[in-house]
Amino acid sequence: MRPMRSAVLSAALAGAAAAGLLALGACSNQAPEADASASATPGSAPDPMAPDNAPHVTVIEPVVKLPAVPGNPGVLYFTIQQDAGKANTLAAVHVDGAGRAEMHQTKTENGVTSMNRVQSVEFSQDQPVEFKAGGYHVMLFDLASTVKPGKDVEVTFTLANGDKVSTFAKVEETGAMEGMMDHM
Ligand SMILES: [Cu+2]
Repeated sequence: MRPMRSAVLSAALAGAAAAGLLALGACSNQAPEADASASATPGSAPDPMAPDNAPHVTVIEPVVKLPAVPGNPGVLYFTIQQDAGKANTLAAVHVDGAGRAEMHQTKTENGVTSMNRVQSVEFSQDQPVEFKAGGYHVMLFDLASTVKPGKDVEVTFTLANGDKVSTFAKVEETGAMEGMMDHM
């Protein structure tokens, strides 16, 4: 058994961010122990000045899916697209009420499905990127109990150039069948 397979950065652009690539085969079942930052106060907004300043970038239908089993990670799905201008790179996602949000990519190779963390995802006018089951997704660790079905949570997308897009994602339960497969 060799869980450390090197992931191929799909949208491998000129950037050399591959150094810290992490294989997280088992992260659908267990959130790694949170370390020092566990005592952060949820009430204090990290960045009060986070305007939508990414020109021509649209996030479509963001949805937070709660874990079928409480305590497991949730997942965020959406589509991000560039409506005009040159390609952009999504570098980070923040979800209010999630202790941590990581971009992952699910892949099936030779019948084996695995999931890797990705540092960035490129999207463009020609190529919007869909975060959905079986592909890219944002895994949400340490979800607060305030993140409930029917609520909206604020989601902030940060691009590699520092621009941001903020929007609200609908919170939904995960159906039983979906839950069996988790977010894969
Ligand atoms: Cu994942």
